[in-house]
Amino acid sequence: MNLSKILLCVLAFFYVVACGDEDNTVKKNHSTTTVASVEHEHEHEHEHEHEHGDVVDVIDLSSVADPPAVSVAATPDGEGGVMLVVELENFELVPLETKSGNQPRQGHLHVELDGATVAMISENHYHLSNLVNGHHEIAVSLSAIDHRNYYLDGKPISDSVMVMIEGGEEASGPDISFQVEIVEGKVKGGLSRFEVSKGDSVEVIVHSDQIDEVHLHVYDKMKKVEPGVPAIIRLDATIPGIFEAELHSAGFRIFELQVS
Ligand SMILES: [Cu+2]
Repeated sequence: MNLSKILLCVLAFFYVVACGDEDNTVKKNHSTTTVASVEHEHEHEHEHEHEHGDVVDVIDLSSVADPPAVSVAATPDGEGGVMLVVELENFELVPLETKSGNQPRQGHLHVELDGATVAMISENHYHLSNLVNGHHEIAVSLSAIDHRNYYLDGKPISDSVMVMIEGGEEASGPDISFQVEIVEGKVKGGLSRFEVSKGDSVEVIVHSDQIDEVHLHVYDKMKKVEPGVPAIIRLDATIPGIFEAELHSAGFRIFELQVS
């Protein structure tokens, strides 16, 4: 291969990674099924695999005797919230602070609301609050200590329920909403440029496994983020241009916003 061919290949690869951003676009009130969203993540992480070679994205427990199982029950509280009670089999919850030593039957739970992870918990009950009225899908999946999802026969070990929320916020969401997930110092799926039109009301939800601060330049939005508590940035796209958002302490770019 000559140099220009190599360059082309490199460019093609980054094009593929950069174009993965479509999946991060979530229109408010549009619920995707858990399986679909996990498969999307799966695709992204395969791209990572090409990049780093040694990244394994899930832990498949198909070869383990008596693999763990999960089921979830949800009871709306009538005030815009819902109580989740999780039943586990062959699975021990360990504190989120645990840093190492994955065991096939140990870990914590990831709680997903309409396809987006909203909390990580190491208890078998959890109260989700401040939901928008209407139908929501809530899923609970088993995660290893290092946050990789446990799989069985090629599917995540998870359970989901549909709930009808009343007494919460009325659904008057933004025109467009995006999700960013930071895992172990990297933007999951690669850096995305979110394109919106001038005048749109925009929401960007940033999840991170580390405590930090999200800063969107020029619009000058600053929001704290911590594991399980996403930073939600809302703005009216009045200034045209391309703007960078970074994680303040970590000091790297996490998304770009293009207003045109
Ligand atoms: Cu986790």
